Amino acid sequence: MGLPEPITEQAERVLTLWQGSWVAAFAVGILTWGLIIWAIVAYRKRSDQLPPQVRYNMPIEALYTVLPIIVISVLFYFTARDQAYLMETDEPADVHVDVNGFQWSWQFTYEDEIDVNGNPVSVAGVPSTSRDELPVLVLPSDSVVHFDLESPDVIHSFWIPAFAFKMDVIPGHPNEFQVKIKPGTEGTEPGGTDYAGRCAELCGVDHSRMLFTLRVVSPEEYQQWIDEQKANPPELPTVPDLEEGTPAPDPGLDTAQDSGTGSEPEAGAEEGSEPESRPEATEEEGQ
Ligand SMILES: [Cu+2]
Repeated sequence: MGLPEPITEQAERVLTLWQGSWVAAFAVGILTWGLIIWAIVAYRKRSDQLPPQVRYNMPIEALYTVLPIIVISVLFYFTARDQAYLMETDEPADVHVDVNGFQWSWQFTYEDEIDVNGNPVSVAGVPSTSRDELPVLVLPSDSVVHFDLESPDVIHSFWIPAFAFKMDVIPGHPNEFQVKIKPGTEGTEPGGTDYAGRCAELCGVDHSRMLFTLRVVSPEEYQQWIDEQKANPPELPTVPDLEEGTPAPDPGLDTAQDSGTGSEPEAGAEEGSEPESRPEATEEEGQ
């Protein structure tokens, strides 16, 4: 129901929770609709005489309180159990990726893989809606991947729909999570399978172009790709430095007090993108 095919073991768990919640909701719904219809039919108006007026049926009043508490407790139990599972980072990871979410793209740094210049292998992008320009996060199937999330400017949210999961990327507050990517998710073609990645937190004028691609490849292809990156480090586009703790470049865009700042000429100057007025950038600014 509405979720993409899960490609991680964690996403399987989210899908099960989602489906279980719907089953519970439908069970309660069908019972409630049934009782309503039964009451409408069995106690419909038969004459103008007022029926006996009853109130304060203690057992039923108690049931009204106890049943919802049971329903909420069951939902809470499964939600808390699955949240604890999704937040676990104990399993030793095969790949460590530092995710730097900045206005308005992503940088992925493979901190364990050092290239010929002594720098960790890194991929960075520019804001775009064209697939060719987006940063590509390459990951091996059948492996545990650990993500460390950090932002130099405003809050972003790292979202891969096929993970059925997103997590905020907060300046000054490192977040982490890890997933086990399932075997077979690289598909049958060489070159792997691409999945969409997005920013899920309104973060300024080019938020809607803050996209990336997740490419899941076989572990052998992944090693080949890493070796290539190490041998020929690519030129990276300029990326805000996490260490400097640069303040947000457009304070007007990430606060609710300001309105209509989405088309200021200087707003899109970073990364050389065209300043454009975007409805997404302003609709949540209280207008
Ligand atoms: Cu963002």
